[in-house]
Amino acid sequence: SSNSAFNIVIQTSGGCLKNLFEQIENITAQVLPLNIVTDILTVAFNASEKILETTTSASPTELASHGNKMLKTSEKLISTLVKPTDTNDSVRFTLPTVEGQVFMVGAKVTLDKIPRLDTKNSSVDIDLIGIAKNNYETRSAAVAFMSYNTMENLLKPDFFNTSSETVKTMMSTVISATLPKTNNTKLTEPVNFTLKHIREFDPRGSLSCVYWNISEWIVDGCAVLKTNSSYTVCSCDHLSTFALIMQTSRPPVSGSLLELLNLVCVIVGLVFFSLALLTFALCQWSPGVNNVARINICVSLLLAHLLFLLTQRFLSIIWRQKVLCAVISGLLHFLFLSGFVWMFIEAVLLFICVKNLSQISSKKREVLSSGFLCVIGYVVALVVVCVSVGLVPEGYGSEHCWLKMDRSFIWSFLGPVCVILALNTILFIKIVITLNAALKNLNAEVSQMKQTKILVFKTLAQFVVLGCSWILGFFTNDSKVLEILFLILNSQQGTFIFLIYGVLNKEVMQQYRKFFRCLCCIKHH
Ligand SMILES: *[C@@H]1O[C@H](CO)[C@@H](O)[C@H](O)[C@H]1NC(C)=O
Ligand SMILES: *[C@@H]1O[C@H](CO)[C@@H](O)[C@H](O)[C@H]1NC(C)=O
Ligand SMILES: *[C@@H]1O[C@H](CO)[C@@H](O)[C@H](O)[C@H]1NC(C)=O
Ligand SMILES: *[C@@H]1O[C@H](CO)[C@@H](O)[C@H](O)[C@H]1NC(C)=O
Ligand SMILES: *[C@@H]1O[C@H](CO)[C@@H](O)[C@H](O)[C@H]1NC(C)=O
Ligand SMILES: CC(=O)N[C@H]1CO[C@H](CO)[C@@H](O)[C@@H]1O
Repeated sequence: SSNSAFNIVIQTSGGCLKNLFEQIENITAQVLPLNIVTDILTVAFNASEKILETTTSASPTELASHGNKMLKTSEKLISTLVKPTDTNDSVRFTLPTVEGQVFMVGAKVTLDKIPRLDTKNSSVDIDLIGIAKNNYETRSAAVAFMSYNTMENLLKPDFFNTSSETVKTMMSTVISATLPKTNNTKLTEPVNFTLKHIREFDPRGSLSCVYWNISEWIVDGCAVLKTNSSYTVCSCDHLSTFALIMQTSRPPVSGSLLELLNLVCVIVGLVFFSLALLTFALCQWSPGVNNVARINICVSLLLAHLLFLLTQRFLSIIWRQKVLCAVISGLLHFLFLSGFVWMFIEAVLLFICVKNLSQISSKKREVLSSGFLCVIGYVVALVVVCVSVGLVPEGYGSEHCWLKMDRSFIWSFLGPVCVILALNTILFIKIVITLNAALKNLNAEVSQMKQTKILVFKTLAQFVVLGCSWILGFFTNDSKVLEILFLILNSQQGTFIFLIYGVLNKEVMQQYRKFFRCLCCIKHH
Protein backbone atom coordinates (compact mmCIF):
# COMPACT_ATOMS: atom_id res chain seq x y z
CA SER A 1 0.00 0.00 0.00
CA SER A 2 3.01 2.35 0.17
CA ASN A 3 2.96 1.90 -3.55
CA SER A 4 -0.61 3.09 -3.87
CA ALA A 5 0.30 6.15 -1.84
CA PHE A 6 3.12 6.87 -4.27
CA ASN A 7 0.66 6.55 -7.09
CA ILE A 8 -1.52 9.15 -5.48
CA VAL A 9 1.38 11.60 -5.40
CA ILE A 10 2.23 10.95 -9.02
CA GLN A 11 -1.30 10.99 -10.31
CA THR A 12 -2.27 14.24 -8.70
CA SER A 13 0.76 16.34 -9.52
CA GLY A 14 -1.29 18.40 -11.94
CA GLY A 15 -4.40 16.43 -11.24
CA CYS A 16 -7.58 17.14 -9.42
CA LEU A 17 -7.77 17.86 -5.72
CA LYS A 18 -11.17 16.31 -5.26
CA ASN A 19 -9.82 13.05 -6.56
CA LEU A 20 -6.86 13.36 -4.21
CA PHE A 21 -9.10 13.77 -1.17
CA GLU A 22 -11.14 10.74 -2.21
CA GLN A 23 -8.04 8.63 -2.72
CA ILE A 24 -6.64 9.62 0.65
CA GLU A 25 -9.95 8.67 2.23
CA ASN A 26 -9.69 5.36 0.44
CA ILE A 27 -6.24 4.60 1.88
CA THR A 28 -6.60 1.41 3.84
CA ALA A 29 -3.02 1.07 5.02
CA GLN A 30 -2.80 1.36 8.80
CA VAL A 31 0.80 2.56 8.86
CA LEU A 32 2.67 4.65 6.29
CA PRO A 33 6.31 5.76 6.28
CA LEU A 34 6.98 9.35 7.24
CA ASN A 35 8.29 10.41 3.81
CA ILE A 36 5.12 9.22 2.07
CA VAL A 37 2.94 11.09 4.51
CA THR A 38 4.89 14.32 4.09
CA ASP A 39 4.86 13.92 0.28
CA ILE A 40 1.10 13.57 0.18
CA LEU A 41 0.60 16.46 2.61
CA THR A 42 2.86 18.66 0.48
CA VAL A 43 0.91 17.83 -2.66
CA ALA A 44 -2.42 18.36 -0.95
CA PHE A 45 -1.49 21.73 0.55
CA ASN A 46 0.17 22.95 -2.67
CA ALA A 47 -2.89 21.99 -4.71
CA SER A 48 -5.13 23.62 -2.15
CA GLU A 49 -3.13 26.84 -2.32
CA LYS A 50 -3.29 26.84 -6.13
CA ILE A 51 -7.05 26.42 -6.01
CA LEU A 52 -7.35 29.30 -3.55
CA GLU A 53 -5.22 31.50 -5.80
CA THR A 54 -7.30 30.81 -8.88
CA THR A 55 -10.74 30.99 -7.28
CA THR A 56 -10.73 34.47 -5.83
CA SER A 57 -14.39 34.65 -4.85
CA ALA A 58 -15.03 31.48 -2.92
CA SER A 59 -18.08 31.74 -0.67
CA PRO A 60 -17.66 31.31 3.11
CA THR A 61 -19.38 27.93 2.96
CA GLU A 62 -17.03 26.78 0.19
CA LEU A 63 -14.01 27.91 2.18
CA ALA A 64 -15.25 26.20 5.33
CA SER A 65 -16.05 22.99 3.51
CA HIS A 66 -12.66 22.99 1.81
CA GLY A 67 -11.05 23.65 5.21
CA ASN A 68 -12.91 20.72 6.69
CA LYS A 69 -11.58 18.45 3.93
CA MET A 70 -8.03 19.64 4.51
CA LEU A 71 -8.37 19.00 8.24
CA LYS A 72 -9.88 15.56 7.71
CA THR A 73 -7.21 14.61 5.19
CA SER A 74 -4.37 15.79 7.39
CA GLU A 75 -5.75 14.04 10.45
CA LYS A 76 -6.20 10.83 8.52
CA LEU A 77 -2.66 11.00 7.14
CA ILE A 78 -0.99 11.80 10.45
CA SER A 79 -2.83 8.92 12.10
CA THR A 80 -0.97 6.55 9.75
CA LEU A 81 2.23 7.57 11.52
CA VAL A 82 1.08 5.83 14.68
CA LYS A 83 2.71 2.43 14.99
CA PRO A 84 2.41 -0.04 17.82
CA THR A 85 5.00 0.41 20.54
CA ASP A 86 5.64 -1.23 23.89
CA THR A 87 7.21 1.74 25.61
CA ASN A 88 7.02 5.06 23.83
CA ASP A 89 7.88 6.55 20.47
CA SER A 90 7.45 9.80 18.59
CA VAL A 91 7.56 11.09 15.02
CA ARG A 92 7.63 14.67 13.79
CA PHE A 93 7.78 16.57 10.52
CA THR A 94 8.03 20.19 9.45
CA LEU A 95 6.66 21.39 6.11
CA PRO A 96 6.28 25.03 5.07
CA THR A 97 2.50 24.88 5.48
CA VAL A 98 2.04 22.34 8.22
CA GLU A 99 3.99 20.92 11.13
CA GLY A 100 3.10 17.79 13.00
CA GLN A 101 4.15 15.59 15.85
CA VAL A 102 2.90 12.21 16.98
CA PHE A 103 3.57 10.70 20.38
CA MET A 104 2.56 7.16 21.25
CA VAL A 105 2.87 5.20 24.48
CA GLY A 106 2.48 1.47 25.04
CA ALA A 107 1.87 -0.89 27.94
CA LYS A 108 5.43 -0.84 29.25
CA VAL A 109 5.92 2.92 29.24
CA THR A 110 8.17 4.14 32.06
CA LEU A 111 7.49 7.88 31.76
CA ASP A 112 5.39 9.66 34.43
CA LYS A 113 4.45 12.40 32.01
CA ILE A 114 5.00 12.71 28.27
CA PRO A 115 7.14 15.61 27.09
CA ARG A 116 5.39 18.69 25.70
CA LEU A 117 4.55 18.32 22.00
CA ASP A 118 6.13 21.24 20.19
CA THR A 119 5.82 22.99 16.87
CA LYS A 120 7.34 26.37 16.05
CA ASN A 121 4.29 28.43 16.99
CA SER A 122 2.38 26.26 19.42
CA SER A 123 2.71 23.37 21.81
CA VAL A 124 0.43 21.07 23.77
CA ASP A 125 0.49 19.49 27.22
CA ILE A 126 -1.67 16.40 27.48
CA ASP A 127 -1.85 13.61 30.03
CA LEU A 128 -1.34 10.79 27.53
CA ILE A 129 -0.09 8.40 30.23
CA GLY A 130 -3.39 8.77 32.10
CA ILE A 131 -5.35 8.24 28.88
CA ALA A 132 -3.33 5.09 28.10
CA LYS A 133 -4.05 3.74 31.60
CA ASN A 134 -7.78 4.22 30.95
CA ASN A 135 -7.50 1.99 27.88
CA TYR A 136 -7.61 -1.20 29.91
CA GLU A 137 -7.18 -3.73 27.07
CA THR A 138 -4.26 -2.22 25.17
CA ARG A 139 -2.86 0.16 27.80
CA SER A 140 -1.69 2.22 24.84
CA ALA A 141 -2.60 5.62 23.41
CA ALA A 142 -1.33 8.10 20.84
CA VAL A 143 -1.73 11.82 20.30
CA ALA A 144 -1.27 13.59 16.97
CA PHE A 145 -0.68 17.33 17.07
CA MET A 146 -0.60 19.60 14.02
CA SER A 147 -0.08 23.30 13.44
CA TYR A 148 -1.30 24.70 10.10
CA ASN A 149 0.43 27.90 9.00
CA THR A 150 -2.01 28.80 6.20
CA MET A 151 -5.29 27.34 7.42
CA GLU A 152 -6.57 30.74 8.58
CA ASN A 153 -7.17 31.55 4.89
CA LEU A 154 -9.87 28.87 4.90
CA LEU A 155 -11.12 28.81 8.48
CA LYS A 156 -11.29 32.57 8.73
CA PRO A 157 -11.57 34.37 12.08
CA ASP A 158 -14.79 35.94 10.75
CA PHE A 159 -16.44 32.53 11.17
CA PHE A 160 -16.44 33.30 14.87
CA ASN A 161 -20.01 34.55 15.40
CA THR A 162 -20.23 36.90 18.37
CA SER A 163 -23.13 38.96 19.65
CA SER A 164 -21.29 42.27 19.28
CA GLU A 165 -19.78 43.63 16.07
CA THR A 166 -16.02 43.36 16.46
CA VAL A 167 -12.95 43.09 14.29
CA LYS A 168 -11.61 39.55 14.58
CA THR A 169 -7.95 38.73 14.11
CA MET A 170 -6.35 35.30 14.09
CA MET A 171 -3.67 35.44 16.76
CA SER A 172 -2.27 31.91 16.45
CA THR A 173 -1.83 29.28 13.83
CA VAL A 174 -4.76 26.87 13.51
CA ILE A 175 -3.86 23.72 15.44
CA SER A 176 -5.44 20.35 15.78
CA ALA A 177 -4.97 17.60 18.31
CA THR A 178 -6.46 14.13 18.05
CA LEU A 179 -6.09 10.76 19.73
CA PRO A 180 -5.72 8.36 16.76
CA LYS A 181 -5.97 4.62 17.26
CA THR A 182 -7.01 5.11 20.86
CA ASN A 183 -10.25 3.41 21.93
CA ASN A 184 -11.14 5.40 25.01
CA THR A 185 -10.46 9.02 24.15
CA LYS A 186 -11.87 10.44 27.37
CA LEU A 187 -9.52 13.08 28.77
CA THR A 188 -8.26 12.65 32.32
CA GLU A 189 -7.45 16.33 32.78
CA PRO A 190 -7.74 19.50 30.66
CA VAL A 191 -5.41 19.77 27.69
CA ASN A 192 -3.32 22.93 27.65
CA PHE A 193 -2.23 24.59 24.40
CA THR A 194 0.48 27.22 24.48
CA LEU A 195 -0.05 29.42 21.43
CA LYS A 196 2.48 31.93 20.18
CA HIS A 197 0.95 35.17 18.94
CA ILE A 198 1.62 35.45 15.22
CA ARG A 199 0.51 39.11 15.18
CA GLU A 200 1.08 42.00 17.52
CA PHE A 201 -1.29 41.80 20.45
CA ASP A 202 -3.52 44.84 20.93
CA PRO A 203 -3.92 45.25 24.69
CA ARG A 204 -7.42 46.71 24.19
CA GLY A 205 -8.50 43.53 22.42
CA SER A 206 -9.99 40.48 24.04
CA LEU A 207 -8.76 36.95 23.38
CA SER A 208 -10.87 33.86 22.89
CA CYS A 209 -9.70 30.27 22.63
CA VAL A 210 -12.02 28.79 20.04
CA TYR A 211 -12.55 25.42 18.43
CA TRP A 212 -13.79 24.60 14.95
CA ASN A 213 -17.22 23.01 14.74
CA ILE A 214 -17.82 22.17 11.06
CA SER A 215 -18.93 25.65 10.00
CA GLU A 216 -17.92 28.07 12.72
CA TRP A 217 -15.51 28.87 15.50
CA ILE A 218 -17.09 28.50 18.93
CA VAL A 219 -15.74 28.93 22.46
CA ASP A 220 -17.56 26.06 24.15
CA GLY A 221 -15.26 24.06 26.44
CA CYS A 222 -12.16 26.17 25.93
CA ALA A 223 -10.85 29.03 28.03
CA VAL A 224 -7.85 31.33 28.21
CA LEU A 225 -5.76 30.05 31.11
CA LYS A 226 -3.11 32.77 31.06
CA THR A 227 -1.74 35.26 28.62
CA ASN A 228 1.08 37.71 28.09
CA SER A 229 2.11 39.89 25.16
CA SER A 230 3.54 37.05 23.09
CA TYR A 231 1.87 33.82 24.29
CA THR A 232 -1.54 32.62 25.39
CA VAL A 233 -2.29 29.31 27.10
CA CYS A 234 -5.68 27.80 26.27
CA SER A 235 -7.13 25.07 28.42
CA CYS A 236 -9.71 22.80 26.76
CA ASP A 237 -11.80 19.88 27.96
CA HIS A 238 -11.93 18.14 24.60
CA LEU A 239 -9.76 17.65 21.52
CA SER A 240 -10.39 19.04 18.05
CA THR A 241 -9.18 21.94 15.90
CA PHE A 242 -8.38 25.12 17.80
CA ALA A 243 -7.21 28.69 17.33
CA LEU A 244 -6.82 31.90 19.25
CA ILE A 245 -8.91 34.83 18.02
CA MET A 246 -8.57 38.43 19.14
CA GLN A 247 -11.58 40.73 19.09
CA THR A 248 -11.11 44.47 18.93
CA SER A 249 -13.91 46.98 18.81
CA ARG A 250 -14.60 48.60 15.48
CA PRO A 251 -13.34 52.18 15.32
CA PRO A 252 -16.30 54.38 16.29
CA VAL A 253 -18.03 56.29 13.50
CA SER A 254 -17.06 59.60 15.08
CA GLY A 255 -13.43 58.41 15.09
CA SER A 256 -12.55 60.30 11.94
CA LEU A 257 -14.19 63.48 13.26
CA LEU A 258 -12.21 63.29 16.49
CA GLU A 259 -9.09 62.62 14.46
CA LEU A 260 -9.72 65.74 12.40
CA LEU A 261 -10.33 67.80 15.54
CA ASN A 262 -7.12 66.43 17.00
CA LEU A 263 -5.18 67.28 13.85
CA VAL A 264 -6.50 70.86 13.82
CA CYS A 265 -5.82 71.32 17.55
CA VAL A 266 -2.29 69.98 17.32
CA ILE A 267 -1.47 72.20 14.35
CA VAL A 268 -2.93 75.29 16.06
CA GLY A 269 -1.01 74.28 19.19
CA LEU A 270 2.23 73.99 17.22
CA VAL A 271 1.73 77.47 15.73
CA PHE A 272 1.24 78.97 19.18
CA PHE A 273 4.23 77.11 20.64
CA SER A 274 6.29 78.77 17.90
CA LEU A 275 4.69 82.18 18.55
CA ALA A 276 5.38 81.85 22.27
CA LEU A 277 9.01 80.98 21.57
CA LEU A 278 9.22 83.94 19.20
CA THR A 279 7.83 86.21 21.92
CA PHE A 280 10.44 85.00 24.40
CA ALA A 281 13.18 85.47 21.82
CA LEU A 282 12.11 88.96 20.69
CA CYS A 283 10.96 90.46 23.95
CA GLN A 284 13.73 89.78 26.37
CA TRP A 285 12.01 92.36 28.47
CA SER A 286 12.69 92.82 32.16
CA PRO A 287 16.29 91.71 32.53
CA GLY A 288 16.56 89.16 35.28
CA VAL A 289 13.27 87.54 34.29
CA ASN A 290 13.62 83.80 34.44
CA ASN A 291 11.73 82.39 31.49
CA VAL A 292 13.91 79.32 31.20
CA ALA A 293 11.21 76.86 32.33
CA ARG A 294 8.47 78.11 30.05
CA ILE A 295 10.87 78.38 27.10
CA ASN A 296 11.85 74.77 27.61
CA ILE A 297 8.25 73.65 28.07
CA CYS A 298 7.67 75.15 24.63
CA VAL A 299 10.78 73.55 23.11
CA SER A 300 10.14 70.04 24.49
CA LEU A 301 6.44 69.96 23.74
CA LEU A 302 6.79 71.62 20.34
CA LEU A 303 9.26 68.93 19.27
CA ALA A 304 7.23 66.15 20.92
CA HIS A 305 3.90 67.15 19.34
CA LEU A 306 5.56 67.71 15.97
CA LEU A 307 7.34 64.35 16.01
CA PHE A 308 4.17 62.61 17.18
CA LEU A 309 2.10 64.27 14.46
CA LEU A 310 4.58 63.37 11.72
CA THR A 311 4.94 59.79 12.99
CA GLN A 312 1.19 59.21 13.02
CA ARG A 313 0.83 60.77 9.54
CA PHE A 314 3.50 58.53 8.03
CA LEU A 315 2.89 55.51 10.25
CA SER A 316 2.26 53.17 7.34
CA ILE A 317 5.78 53.83 6.04
CA ILE A 318 7.59 53.99 9.38
CA TRP A 319 6.25 51.15 11.48
CA ARG A 320 7.82 48.41 9.38
CA GLN A 321 11.27 49.84 10.15
CA LYS A 322 11.43 48.34 13.62
CA VAL A 323 14.63 50.14 14.63
CA LEU A 324 13.45 53.57 13.42
CA CYS A 325 10.11 53.01 15.11
CA ALA A 326 11.80 52.11 18.41
CA VAL A 327 14.14 55.14 18.18
CA ILE A 328 11.17 57.44 17.54
CA SER A 329 9.25 56.05 20.50
CA GLY A 330 12.35 56.53 22.69
CA LEU A 331 12.68 60.12 21.49
CA LEU A 332 8.98 60.80 22.12
CA HIS A 333 9.30 59.28 25.58
CA PHE A 334 12.22 61.63 26.30
CA LEU A 335 10.60 64.79 24.86
CA PHE A 336 7.22 64.37 26.60
CA LEU A 337 8.92 63.46 29.89
CA SER A 338 11.23 66.47 29.79
CA GLY A 339 8.19 68.62 28.97
CA PHE A 340 6.63 67.40 32.20
CA VAL A 341 9.81 67.91 34.23
CA TRP A 342 9.88 71.50 32.95
CA MET A 343 6.23 71.96 33.94
CA PHE A 344 7.24 70.89 37.42
CA ILE A 345 10.15 73.35 37.46
CA GLU A 346 7.80 76.10 36.28
CA ALA A 347 5.40 75.26 39.12
CA VAL A 348 8.20 75.35 41.68
CA LEU A 349 9.53 78.70 40.38
CA LEU A 350 6.05 80.16 40.37
CA PHE A 351 5.41 78.91 43.87
CA ILE A 352 8.65 80.42 45.16
CA CYS A 353 7.79 83.71 43.51
CA VAL A 354 4.24 83.85 44.80
CA LYS A 355 5.36 82.95 48.30
CA ASN A 356 7.33 86.17 48.06
CA LEU A 357 10.53 84.28 48.31
CA SER A 358 12.13 86.24 45.52
CA GLN A 359 14.71 87.61 47.94
CA ILE A 360 16.43 84.31 48.15
CA SER A 361 20.01 84.05 49.26
CA SER A 362 22.77 83.93 46.68
CA LYS A 363 23.28 80.24 47.42
CA LYS A 364 19.68 79.45 46.54
CA ARG A 365 19.92 81.68 43.52
CA GLU A 366 22.70 79.48 42.24
CA VAL A 367 20.48 76.47 42.67
CA LEU A 368 17.89 78.15 40.50
CA SER A 369 20.31 79.29 37.81
CA SER A 370 19.32 78.49 34.25
CA GLY A 371 22.22 76.13 33.76
CA PHE A 372 21.32 74.05 36.76
CA LEU A 373 17.65 74.00 35.77
CA CYS A 374 18.57 72.80 32.28
CA VAL A 375 20.50 69.91 33.76
CA ILE A 376 17.48 68.93 35.88
CA GLY A 377 14.98 69.53 33.07
CA TYR A 378 16.67 67.25 30.59
CA VAL A 379 18.82 64.86 32.61
CA VAL A 380 15.93 63.50 34.69
CA ALA A 381 14.04 62.58 31.53
CA LEU A 382 17.20 61.17 29.94
CA VAL A 383 17.88 58.98 32.97
CA VAL A 384 14.34 57.57 32.94
CA VAL A 385 14.64 56.75 29.23
CA CYS A 386 18.12 55.20 29.63
CA VAL A 387 16.98 53.01 32.53
CA SER A 388 13.92 51.94 30.53
CA VAL A 389 16.06 51.12 27.48
CA GLY A 390 18.47 49.19 29.68
CA LEU A 391 15.81 47.18 31.47
CA VAL A 392 13.18 46.58 28.76
CA PRO A 393 14.57 47.50 25.32
CA GLU A 394 11.73 45.65 23.59
CA GLY A 395 9.22 47.94 25.29
CA TYR A 396 9.85 50.59 22.64
CA GLY A 397 8.22 50.63 19.21
CA SER A 398 4.56 49.66 19.45
CA GLU A 399 2.39 49.53 16.34
CA HIS A 400 1.97 53.30 16.79
CA CYS A 401 5.75 53.83 17.30
CA TRP A 402 5.08 54.67 20.92
CA LEU A 403 5.68 52.70 24.14
CA LYS A 404 4.17 49.23 24.17
CA MET A 405 1.11 49.29 26.38
CA ASP A 406 1.39 45.71 27.55
CA ARG A 407 2.59 44.69 30.96
CA SER A 408 3.79 47.61 33.00
CA PHE A 409 6.11 49.25 30.48
CA ILE A 410 3.83 52.22 29.82
CA TRP A 411 4.37 53.14 33.49
CA SER A 412 7.90 54.23 32.62
CA PHE A 413 6.03 57.19 31.16
CA LEU A 414 2.82 57.32 33.23
CA GLY A 415 4.70 56.87 36.53
CA PRO A 416 6.80 60.06 36.34
CA VAL A 417 3.87 61.92 34.76
CA CYS A 418 1.51 60.96 37.61
CA VAL A 419 4.04 62.05 40.23
CA ILE A 420 4.60 65.40 38.49
CA LEU A 421 0.89 65.99 37.93
CA ALA A 422 0.16 65.29 41.58
CA LEU A 423 2.93 67.67 42.74
CA ASN A 424 1.88 70.35 40.25
CA THR A 425 -1.74 70.15 41.32
CA ILE A 426 -0.72 70.59 44.96
CA LEU A 427 1.59 73.50 44.06
CA PHE A 428 -1.13 75.06 41.91
CA ILE A 429 -3.68 74.92 44.75
CA LYS A 430 -1.13 76.46 47.15
CA ILE A 431 -0.37 79.21 44.64
CA VAL A 432 -4.07 80.02 44.21
CA ILE A 433 -4.64 80.10 48.00
CA THR A 434 -1.63 82.36 48.58
CA LEU A 435 -2.59 84.66 45.74
CA ASN A 436 -6.17 84.82 46.93
CA ALA A 437 -5.15 85.81 50.45
CA ALA A 438 -2.82 88.51 49.12
CA LEU A 439 -5.58 89.83 46.86
CA LYS A 440 -8.03 90.13 49.75
CA ASN A 441 -5.61 92.47 51.48
CA LEU A 442 -5.65 94.63 48.41
CA ASN A 443 -9.39 94.45 48.03
CA ALA A 444 -9.93 98.09 48.91
CA GLU A 445 -7.91 99.10 45.89
CA VAL A 446 -9.55 96.67 43.55
CA SER A 447 -11.81 98.75 41.47
CA GLN A 448 -11.72 97.39 38.03
CA MET A 449 -13.58 94.12 37.55
CA LYS A 450 -11.84 93.58 34.24
CA GLN A 451 -8.46 93.23 35.84
CA THR A 452 -9.78 90.66 38.25
CA LYS A 453 -11.21 88.73 35.33
CA ILE A 454 -7.85 88.79 33.62
CA LEU A 455 -6.20 87.54 36.76
CA VAL A 456 -8.71 84.70 37.07
CA PHE A 457 -8.16 83.81 33.43
CA LYS A 458 -4.40 83.88 33.87
CA THR A 459 -4.66 81.61 36.85
CA LEU A 460 -6.83 79.14 34.95
CA ALA A 461 -4.48 79.32 31.98
CA GLN A 462 -1.61 78.62 34.34
CA PHE A 463 -3.44 75.44 35.33
CA VAL A 464 -3.13 74.26 31.74
CA VAL A 465 0.46 75.48 31.40
CA LEU A 466 1.45 73.45 34.45
CA GLY A 467 0.06 70.38 32.70
CA CYS A 468 -2.70 69.76 35.21
CA SER A 469 -5.25 69.33 32.40
CA TRP A 470 -3.43 66.11 31.41
CA ILE A 471 -5.19 64.57 34.41
CA LEU A 472 -8.29 64.50 32.19
CA GLY A 473 -6.48 61.84 30.16
CA PHE A 474 -7.20 59.28 32.85
CA PHE A 475 -10.94 59.73 32.39
CA THR A 476 -11.26 59.95 28.60
CA ASN A 477 -12.57 56.38 28.46
CA ASP A 478 -15.65 57.37 30.43
CA SER A 479 -16.80 60.47 28.62
CA LYS A 480 -16.67 61.84 25.07
CA VAL A 481 -16.87 65.40 26.40
CA LEU A 482 -13.81 64.89 28.57
CA GLU A 483 -11.98 63.28 25.67
CA ILE A 484 -12.64 66.30 23.47
CA LEU A 485 -11.68 68.69 26.28
CA PHE A 486 -8.49 66.69 26.79
CA LEU A 487 -7.68 66.85 23.08
CA ILE A 488 -8.20 70.60 22.98
CA LEU A 489 -6.45 71.60 26.21
CA ASN A 490 -3.38 69.42 25.90
CA SER A 491 -2.41 70.57 22.48
CA GLN A 492 -2.85 74.20 23.56
CA GLN A 493 -0.25 74.55 26.30
CA GLY A 494 1.74 76.76 23.93
CA THR A 495 -1.34 78.84 23.20
CA PHE A 496 -1.91 79.54 26.89
CA ILE A 497 1.76 80.37 27.45
CA PHE A 498 1.54 82.80 24.54
CA LEU A 499 -1.66 84.35 25.94
CA ILE A 500 -0.28 84.83 29.45
CA TYR A 501 3.20 86.01 28.64
CA GLY A 502 2.58 87.61 25.27
CA VAL A 503 -0.88 89.03 24.67
CA LEU A 504 -1.98 89.89 28.18
CA ASN A 505 1.32 91.16 29.48
CA LYS A 506 0.92 94.85 28.62
CA GLU A 507 -2.47 95.24 30.24
CA VAL A 508 -1.29 94.63 33.71
CA MET A 509 -2.61 97.12 36.19
CA GLN A 510 -0.08 99.00 38.21
CA GLN A 511 -1.20 97.78 41.63
CA TYR A 512 -1.30 94.18 40.55
CA ARG A 513 2.10 94.32 39.01
CA LYS A 514 3.62 92.68 42.04
CA PHE A 515 1.39 89.65 41.67
CA PHE A 516 1.44 89.53 37.94
CA ARG A 517 5.19 89.54 38.07
CA CYS A 518 4.84 86.30 39.92
CA LEU A 519 2.80 84.88 37.07
CA CYS A 520 5.05 86.18 34.38
CA CYS A 521 8.53 86.37 35.76
CA ILE A 522 10.90 85.29 38.45
CA LYS A 523 13.26 88.05 39.58
CA HIS A 524 16.83 87.10 40.10
CA HIS A 525 17.31 89.46 42.98
C1 LIG B 1 -12.85 5.23 -3.17
O1 LIG B 1 -13.61 4.08 -2.80
C2 LIG B 1 -14.92 4.07 -3.28
C3 LIG B 1 -15.60 2.81 -2.79
O2 LIG B 1 -15.15 2.41 -1.55
C4 LIG B 1 -14.92 4.07 -4.80
O3 LIG B 1 -16.23 4.13 -5.30
C5 LIG B 1 -14.14 5.30 -5.28
O4 LIG B 1 -14.04 5.27 -6.69
C6 LIG B 1 -12.78 5.35 -4.67
N1 LIG B 1 -12.17 6.58 -5.08
C7 LIG B 1 -11.00 6.65 -5.66
C8 LIG B 1 -10.54 8.02 -6.07
O5 LIG B 1 -10.30 5.69 -5.81
C1 LIG C 1 -3.54 22.27 32.30
O1 LIG C 1 -3.67 23.34 33.21
C2 LIG C 1 -4.55 23.06 34.29
C3 LIG C 1 -4.69 24.31 35.10
O2 LIG C 1 -3.44 24.85 35.42
C4 LIG C 1 -4.00 21.90 35.11
O3 LIG C 1 -4.90 21.57 36.14
C5 LIG C 1 -3.81 20.70 34.20
O4 LIG C 1 -3.19 19.66 34.91
C6 LIG C 1 -2.96 21.06 32.99
N1 LIG C 1 -2.95 19.92 32.10
C7 LIG C 1 -1.82 19.30 31.72
C8 LIG C 1 -1.98 18.17 30.80
O5 LIG C 1 -0.74 19.67 32.12
C1 LIG D 1 -24.75 34.62 14.45
O1 LIG D 1 -25.51 34.68 15.66
C2 LIG D 1 -26.73 35.38 15.54
C3 LIG D 1 -27.40 35.38 16.90
O2 LIG D 1 -26.48 35.39 17.91
C4 LIG D 1 -27.60 34.71 14.50
O3 LIG D 1 -28.81 35.44 14.34
C5 LIG D 1 -26.89 34.62 13.17
O4 LIG D 1 -27.64 33.89 12.25
C6 LIG D 1 -25.55 33.93 13.36
N1 LIG D 1 -24.81 33.95 12.11
C7 LIG D 1 -24.23 32.89 11.61
C8 LIG D 1 -23.50 33.07 10.33
O5 LIG D 1 -24.25 31.82 12.19
C1 LIG E 1 -21.49 21.75 16.49
O1 LIG E 1 -22.48 22.45 15.77
C2 LIG E 1 -23.67 21.71 15.55
C3 LIG E 1 -24.60 22.56 14.71
O2 LIG E 1 -24.01 23.70 14.25
C4 LIG E 1 -24.32 21.34 16.86
O3 LIG E 1 -25.45 20.56 16.66
C5 LIG E 1 -23.32 20.58 17.70
O4 LIG E 1 -23.85 20.33 18.97
C6 LIG E 1 -22.03 21.36 17.83
N1 LIG E 1 -21.07 20.55 18.53
C7 LIG E 1 -20.65 20.88 19.73
C8 LIG E 1 -19.66 19.95 20.33
O5 LIG E 1 -21.01 21.87 20.31
C1 LIG F 1 4.91 34.51 28.17
O1 LIG F 1 4.41 33.24 28.44
C2 LIG F 1 5.19 32.17 27.90
C3 LIG F 1 4.46 30.87 28.13
O2 LIG F 1 3.70 30.87 29.28
C4 LIG F 1 6.57 32.20 28.53
O3 LIG F 1 7.37 31.17 27.97
C5 LIG F 1 7.21 33.54 28.25
O4 LIG F 1 8.45 33.64 28.90
C6 LIG F 1 6.31 34.66 28.74
N1 LIG F 1 6.89 35.92 28.29
C7 LIG F 1 6.91 37.01 29.06
C8 LIG F 1 7.52 38.22 28.46
O5 LIG F 1 6.46 36.99 30.19
C1 LIG G 1 2.03 31.41 10.43
C2 LIG G 1 3.17 31.97 11.21
O1 LIG G 1 3.15 33.12 11.60
N1 LIG G 1 4.19 31.17 11.45
C3 LIG G 1 5.34 31.61 12.23
C4 LIG G 1 5.80 30.52 13.15
O2 LIG G 1 6.98 30.91 13.82
C5 LIG G 1 8.05 31.20 12.98
C6 LIG G 1 9.28 31.48 13.81
O3 LIG G 1 9.00 31.57 15.15
C7 LIG G 1 7.70 32.36 12.09
O4 LIG G 1 8.76 32.65 11.19
C8 LIG G 1 6.47 32.02 11.30
O5 LIG G 1 6.05 33.13 10.52
